[in-house]
Amino acid sequence: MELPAALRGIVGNVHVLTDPDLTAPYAQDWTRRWSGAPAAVVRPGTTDEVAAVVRWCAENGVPLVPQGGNTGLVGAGVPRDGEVVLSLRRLNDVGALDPLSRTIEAGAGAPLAAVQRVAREQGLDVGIDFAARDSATIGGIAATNAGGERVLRQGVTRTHIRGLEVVLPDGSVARRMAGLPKDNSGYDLVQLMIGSEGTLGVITRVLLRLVPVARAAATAIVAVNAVEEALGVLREVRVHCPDLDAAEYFHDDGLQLVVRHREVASPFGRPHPVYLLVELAGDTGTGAADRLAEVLAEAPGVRDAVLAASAADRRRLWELREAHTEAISAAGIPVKLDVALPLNRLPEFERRLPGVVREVAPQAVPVLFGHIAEGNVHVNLIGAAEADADGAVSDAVLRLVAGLGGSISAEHGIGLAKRRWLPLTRDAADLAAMRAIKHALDPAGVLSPGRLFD
Ligand code: 2HG
Ligand code: ZN
Repeated sequence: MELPAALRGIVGNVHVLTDPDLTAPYAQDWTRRWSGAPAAVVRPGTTDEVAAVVRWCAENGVPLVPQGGNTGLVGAGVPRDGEVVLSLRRLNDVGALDPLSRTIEAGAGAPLAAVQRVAREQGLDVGIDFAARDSATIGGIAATNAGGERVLRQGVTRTHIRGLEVVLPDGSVARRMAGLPKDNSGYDLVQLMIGSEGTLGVITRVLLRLVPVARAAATAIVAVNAVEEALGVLREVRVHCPDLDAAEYFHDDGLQLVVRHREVASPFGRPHPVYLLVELAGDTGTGAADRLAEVLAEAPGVRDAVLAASAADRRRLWELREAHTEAISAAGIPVKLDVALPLNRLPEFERRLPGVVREVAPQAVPVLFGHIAEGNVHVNLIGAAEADADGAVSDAVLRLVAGLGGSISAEHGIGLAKRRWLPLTRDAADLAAMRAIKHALDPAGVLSPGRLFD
């Protein structure tokens, strides 16, 4: 049977899109860096429909790529020419919260913010948070093992997932949704699927472990000379404030882009080279802001600091960090390299990066920001797309990262963007084991082909 007709037979006419005007939002990522012409976009409404679509594609050798909120940044969730996009967005139900086990079930297509809302109504929270919360879906977050802004206290996504329902590449369905905190019965299929970037299975439901809601108690942005001083201040805050909940950083060039793009004011009277955002959270009483102010007053290297005096203030400070992605995108299509460095090598990385980039892309403007406590730097290179057409810019930066003992992908994944460089940080035996797993589950290579591996 012809592809669209077969898919229509499974999910109904209206849920198979082939008109390019309608498939466009699924065919390109929002940075405009990744795109392809899909054979069709199919929008199943149940796990059984997902399974039937996957089975049909497997039997007919049609490649398909699962997609959630399409907020990914490495080309893992956008189609290459001729692939079927399997959109999970209609699987967006948020189940009842179980206060005894502190868990909640959600369909893969539920946006993070929707789950956060339900949890917060009951004094609990999802231990994951980041700027794309309104669009990013729980299934995509699981498939990416997303990080975000709360990792320093709560850990990455894999710490928060108790169970998954997954459609395997042959269309069979594996359910591990019992949610038992202790369950050592064989290989951990759930953890294997988390971070597999849609290459091993299609996640359809997620059982999340929740954490007590930690209300922001004090938020500050500290101005310093360089990332080295930011790390010094962070060290002091970590030592004296056990309720530290987030630590982010950015440079003045990024701040200026945000100020112009969002038409907001910088909280500082004059520019400073680097800014560190820290937030304390939890039931720490009213003294938290005073304690943070005291620590910052004593910390070496502080040029200036602003503390949020109200909830609106706090949102304004966070906006300066969270709007970086959008402000950079408005300035052009950036080359994005999400990397992680050991903290003691981060200053050296920042010192060497501009020269390394200049050598291969003299026009490029690097904008660096990220989650400083994990050494997670979002290297955004504006005006470098042309020079990176053959990967020269990525190559130079990722080799620098690997040479300093870092990771070529901290939280965004490998996708299409970085597969060439996986051998920089994974040895031959490790790569062979990963390929063997992929082959065992997807021998025909129909699921997300070309992602992760060449
Ligand atoms: C963030 O931390 C996201 O804001 C996006 O991971 C980073 O745009 C980026 O490079
Ligand atoms: Zn990030």
